[in-house]
Amino acid sequence: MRNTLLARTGLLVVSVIALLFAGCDDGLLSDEVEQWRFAIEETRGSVQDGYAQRFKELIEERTNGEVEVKVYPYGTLGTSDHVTELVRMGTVQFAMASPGHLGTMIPEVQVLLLHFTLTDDEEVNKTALSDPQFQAALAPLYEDKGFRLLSVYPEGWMVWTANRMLRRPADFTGLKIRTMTSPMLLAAYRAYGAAPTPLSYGEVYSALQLNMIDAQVNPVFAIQEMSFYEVSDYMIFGNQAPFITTSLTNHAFFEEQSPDRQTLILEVIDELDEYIHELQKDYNQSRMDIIRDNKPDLIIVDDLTEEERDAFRQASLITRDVFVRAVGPSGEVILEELLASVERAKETHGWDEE
Ligand code: 6CS
Repeated sequence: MRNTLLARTGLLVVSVIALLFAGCDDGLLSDEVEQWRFAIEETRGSVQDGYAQRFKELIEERTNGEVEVKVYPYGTLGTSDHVTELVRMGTVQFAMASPGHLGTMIPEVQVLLLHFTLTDDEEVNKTALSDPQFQAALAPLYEDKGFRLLSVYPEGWMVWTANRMLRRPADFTGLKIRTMTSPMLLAAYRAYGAAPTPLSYGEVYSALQLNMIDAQVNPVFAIQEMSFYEVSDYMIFGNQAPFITTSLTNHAFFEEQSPDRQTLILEVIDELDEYIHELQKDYNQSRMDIIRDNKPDLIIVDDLTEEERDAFRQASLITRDVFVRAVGPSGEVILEELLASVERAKETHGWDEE
């Protein structure tokens, strides 16, 4: 019932936005200036905003002002699902689409939500996610839905904030933890014994404040800018997975661009890989200082032992089977591709597990 209502409300939001944009636009601002819309799933000052603003800067500079990029932060065009739908319709040309939400549309992308599939090393993970072979395996899945995949990148470790200490899977028993809306996240937390609740990003703060949920999970910069730490007693670093997002464009829009424009878009996206990696590290470090200063009595747990992390690792393994069962053979293929790209990235970095 609630889902039907939400789906109907969602459809209404998307239709109204599409109508509003259709009334005012053929993509041209004036005779010379074309407008590209870039919708992000986060607020101003976030990692995704940093990415989109740099994209805007480079595109506008390199098209000598022939293209203006307008960035739409979270909330201005609805939830992540609304934004994805607007790109599919071609009303918005570019967007971030996180597997945490996109999994309802492209089930295979949920491979990026599984815990302990990547390494403990952020540099190795970045290399694995930008691996051309891995991205080539994802690309046709995006194309089937009317998108062109542009990039896959991590935004920092997912960190638990909760009203209780979480050091062992048993501490999750019955924990009402908010997750993004992709079904595989429910499986990931059920594997620890939790009672996960999917909610949109905008609903998390009040759900914590009203004790409707006990916990949530997000990178540090998001915990700071969305003020989740204000309504949490504990902040626990399990390094079980990074937050990963993907950037995409409308497939037909990309195909209609001239070869020079296509090359420009791909060049800019390529340059952003390194830029965003450094920016997310900076944001996640500096926002942690703000959290510490603003809430001195928050209990920060960043000393989980290898033994404690291993208990989570073991408990999480079942989720790989759940993923393959739910998604089918294409899920198995994409999981193998991800694991292979992790191995290649380890080799590239001379990474030794012993
Ligand atoms: O938790 C969420 O729903 C959101 N978290 C981040 C860090 N980015 C976008 C996503 O929708």
